[in-house]
Amino acid sequence: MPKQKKIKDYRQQFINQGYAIVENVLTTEEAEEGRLILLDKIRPESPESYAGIWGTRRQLKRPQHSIPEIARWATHPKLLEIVSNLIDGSFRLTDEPLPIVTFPGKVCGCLKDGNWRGHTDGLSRIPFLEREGKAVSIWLTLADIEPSGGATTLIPGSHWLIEKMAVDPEFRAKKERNNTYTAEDNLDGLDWNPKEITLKAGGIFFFNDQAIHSASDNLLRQPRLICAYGFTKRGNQEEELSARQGIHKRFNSDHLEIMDDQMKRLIGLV
Ligand SMILES: O=C(O)CCC(=O)C(=O)O
Repeated sequence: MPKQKKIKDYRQQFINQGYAIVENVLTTEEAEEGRLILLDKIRPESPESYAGIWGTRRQLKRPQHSIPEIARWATHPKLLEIVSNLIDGSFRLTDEPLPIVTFPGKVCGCLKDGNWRGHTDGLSRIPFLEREGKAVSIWLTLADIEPSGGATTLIPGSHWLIEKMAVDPEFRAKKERNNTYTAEDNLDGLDWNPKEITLKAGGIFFFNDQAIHSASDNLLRQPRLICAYGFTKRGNQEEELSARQGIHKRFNSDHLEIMDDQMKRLIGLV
């Protein structure tokens, strides 16, 4: 099967199921290099990392704590090839990539214990098929993600049901107050069948934030190591100018100084 067609298949899977996995984007050596950098930069108690309600899952949320050596994989040829097949037209990297480590311990339940709970990232008012092809968040894994190892967990196809239900003002208002979903909710029409997104180091996955998803507890000894890269379709001249003006809020100023030309082009700086 030609390579181009395979990437289109991943996109179709993303549309149907709400997520897709592409293996072997980074080499094993590149992923190992990233693994060591991430473990060095995020420690269980790193004051600059953020956990919020997410137990042992910590992320470097602020641009000033970005990791340029890991951010640079936004320009990795294989990653860019995938993004170019997921976004229609030219695109840019929106923010400093987000490094995340899930250390062993509790996050938001796990499939094994049957207590996993999911959420959606808000409730969109724009139909999925109108938004699809305009933006994507690519999650790159720097170490194997094994079952019960803190994987992103998602109910395949649930974005379609949520989109239908969100038309009901009562449902929308309820979920805008509390967007948690559990097996006990017995949501009409929902097959509660969450799936862990497991994959090998160097692979990527992307998912629809309107599908019921969440992180999960890490019952293993090795941390889950991820970096998330957000891309969006470029807008018109005015929109791009406005995005460029905000670049210093979204990217680390030291990083902007040392970026190579390819990265500067990718973020819309030049
Ligand atoms: O870390 C993860 O696997 C998922 C995080 C999540 O649920 C989110 O970003 O909304």
